[in-house]
Order: sequence, then C-alpha cells, then structure tokens
Amino acid sequence: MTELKRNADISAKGGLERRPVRSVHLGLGAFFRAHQAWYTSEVDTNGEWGISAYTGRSPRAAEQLKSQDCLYTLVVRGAEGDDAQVISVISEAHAAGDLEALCEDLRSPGVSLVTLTVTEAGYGTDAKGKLDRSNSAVKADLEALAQYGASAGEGESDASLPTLETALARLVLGLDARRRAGGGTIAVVPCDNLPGNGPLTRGVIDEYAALLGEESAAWIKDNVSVASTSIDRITPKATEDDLEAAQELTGFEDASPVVTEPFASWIIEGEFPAGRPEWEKAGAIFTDDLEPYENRKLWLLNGAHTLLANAAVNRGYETVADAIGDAEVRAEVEALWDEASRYLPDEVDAPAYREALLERFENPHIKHLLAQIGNDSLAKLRIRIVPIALKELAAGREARGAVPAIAGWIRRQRDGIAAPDAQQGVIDEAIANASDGGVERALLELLEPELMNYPEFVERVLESA
Ligand code: CS2
Repeated sequence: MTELKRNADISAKGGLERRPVRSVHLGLGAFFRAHQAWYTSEVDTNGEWGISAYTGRSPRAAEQLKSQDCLYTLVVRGAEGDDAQVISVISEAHAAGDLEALCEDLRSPGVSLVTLTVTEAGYGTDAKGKLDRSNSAVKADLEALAQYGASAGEGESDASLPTLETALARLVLGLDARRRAGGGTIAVVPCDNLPGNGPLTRGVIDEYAALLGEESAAWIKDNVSVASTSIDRITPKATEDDLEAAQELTGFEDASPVVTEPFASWIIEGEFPAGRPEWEKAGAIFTDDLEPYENRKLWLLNGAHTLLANAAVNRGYETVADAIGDAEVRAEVEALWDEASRYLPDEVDAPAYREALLERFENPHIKHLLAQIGNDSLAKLRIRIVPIALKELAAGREARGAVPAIAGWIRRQRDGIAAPDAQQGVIDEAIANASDGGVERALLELLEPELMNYPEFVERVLESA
C-alpha cells in the first residue's frame, strides 16, 4: 500500500512542496477541508498560500493528518460517480490547545488571514449574539484572559500563556501576540452557519480583547478586519467505505479522506488588508450585501436540513436523500420554503436555488445522515426556522411551515431520543422545571419566548409534538 507522503509520486494542484504558512485555520474538520482549503488549493497554483490548521477540540484530526504529511484525498461524489484529488495546501496541523504554535503563527508577518469553522456553539454566544457569561468555558476564558492581561505588561511578554477553552479566546490571545511583536493588519473570516457571522465574531473578539487592556483592545479594533461569509458544500462524515473508495481512486492510503458533493459556494463581504488568495477564480463571490444570500442559504438549505433531522427522522429515515424521496416529507420542505421565500429578494432567485437544492438533496451517493445534522438542534432551529415563523406570525399568517421542525424537536427532546446538543444542560433544566403547562410548552418557550405570544401557533405545535 502506498503512503500519502510529500516525497511520493503524487500529482496535486500547486505541487507537493510544503507551502509557506500565510493563513491560519481554527476548526480542522471535514467541512474546512472540502471548502476553504479546497478553494485555496484551486487557486494557489504557485504554492504560496500554505495553511496552518488547528483542530476544533480533540487533537486526533491533527495527528492523523500529520502522519500523512498533511496531505489528504478529497473525493467529489457526483450523480455520475466519484472524482478524487490529493490536496496539499495544508502545511501544518496542530491540536486546538497549542497556543505556543498559534501565537507563533500569528506573529509571522507573512500570515494575513485566519479562517474559522468552530461550529455554531463554538462562538460561545447567547441568543443575542453576545458572549454567554453563564457558559462555563466562556467564563473560564474571560477570567484567564483578564489574569493574563494583568500580568503580561506591554511589549514582548514572558508571562506564561494561559490555558484557554474556546476558539475565539485563543484567537484573541494570538492576535495580541501579533500586536506585541509589532505585526500588521490581518483578516478574520468566520465560516460557520450563523447569521451575521462577521459582526457576531467582531463582537466576541472585542469582548475578549477588552480584558487584555486598552492598548490591546484598540489595536485589535484597528488592525483586525472581520469578514462575513455564507459558506456552502454538503460534506457528510466519511465512513469506512469512503476510506476504501479514496484509496481505490488514487492508489494512496488515507486515514482521513473527505467526501463532498460537486457543488460549492462561498460568498464573502469584507476587507482583506494584508491580501488573500484569489478565491474568486474558483467561483467565490465578493459582495457588499451578504444578507440576502446568507438568509437564502440558512433558511432554504439549512432550514430544510433541520426540518428533516427533527421531523423526517421520526418517520424512520436516516439520510437526506432517502427522506426527500417521500412525497409527504417533500411537501413539508416545500411548505417551509414557500414561507421563507416571501422574505427573499428577487435578486437571489429563490426558485432556481430551490430547484438546484432538491437535486443536491436527492444525490443518492451522498449519505448525509440526519443523525449528524440533528446535532445542536436548539441553536440551529433558532437560526434556521424560528426567524421564518416570527416573520410569518408578525405578518398575521399561520407559520405552518415551521411547525414540523419545531414539533419534531420538542418530541425528540421529550422522549429522550434527540441527537447530542451542546446546550443539553439548559434543555434538561427547562424540562426539569416545566410547570403544569407541560414539558412541550416549556421547550417551545426555551426555543423562543416570543412565539408564546401567538396562542394558535403554540397550540398547533403542541398538537403535533
Ligand atoms: C448541515 C450543514 O449539519 C448541518 O447542520 O445543515 O452542515 C450543511 O450541510 C452545510 O451548511 C452545507 O453547506
């Protein structure tokens, strides 16, 4: 069996030589490797934009990648079959907690951007998008940064680095290291499915930076530019069969290949003061007004996903492709889309997007598990489904399209069969404290208190749960 190594006879875009690190990524997972790393790989034909990637939590992904010189196989799985390529754009892989390495990377003048895929829950924010100070990891990081800020003084610091739990606190520490080293401007590019991910990330960065002292906070405000993005590429978790498929296609053994669909989209609003790869050459779109695109993607694609993962799953379906083949399920999806489409401007052509989406969902070769999508449904419902319901209700309509997803989630939580949720603690608390009105009502109120102002909607949800 041939190992994936930089001295092997492999053809890869931009060559096999380890590229100089110009970009840092936090959240080394399959989506990053199918999306941002792929975009960079496509356009970095001269091998100038190496990425130093840090895992989200466990160090495993970094260890696996390092054992194969940070090379990996990207299998693109279309209706017509598989296509595979080896991607060589990641130059280094680190465990999430390796702050020494992160600070060193960010001190480097050549590094000009940081991309993030840390999951919705990973930002540590509350429903208003501010740091959630009741979250124990956030609390610990606020304290650790305050202590570090008080002890580190100015200039190059020899104060020992704190231990930090959240990705954004680590990022802020790294940005401060850049400032202390006399470094220049840099762009931060959040790539998670959150509305207004740029302003939200900006707020979190500034909240953490305030603890490091005035000078640091001011430098970070002036020198760190935060972009907003809408990202899209359906990337299910790879299976054992995928390992074999990757090897068959390339002839190389890969412990962690990535399987994705042919479609990819990246829409970006923001400034890159220190430069960036020419992602537009691979189809990325730069815009001054991201919001309609972002809503289209979050409400139509992600909204339908969350509907399937909470409702269709109760009919026994396991994958998106299987579920969307059921006429009743499809009607539920279409109903949600009809309602959401009322709030999308003509310029984003919702009908064409919907048509293309159905085709993507139907791709029988992409085994996208509803169990995977069901993770963290509380946060996902709040972003993907609740906004549509609130708009419909405020307009005096019934918001029926939002009912199956919400009722399905309530039912799964009530019956103890929901997928893991980073906020399971607050969910369990709401269930335990439910008054006579019942667990279902308590869960609905936890999801969004404003929904309780619409008694007919509440009854409809409770009846379906
Ligand atoms: C999915 C997304 O797991 C989920 O919540 O809805 O990961 C989805 O596949 C991507 O956003 C597609 O771009």
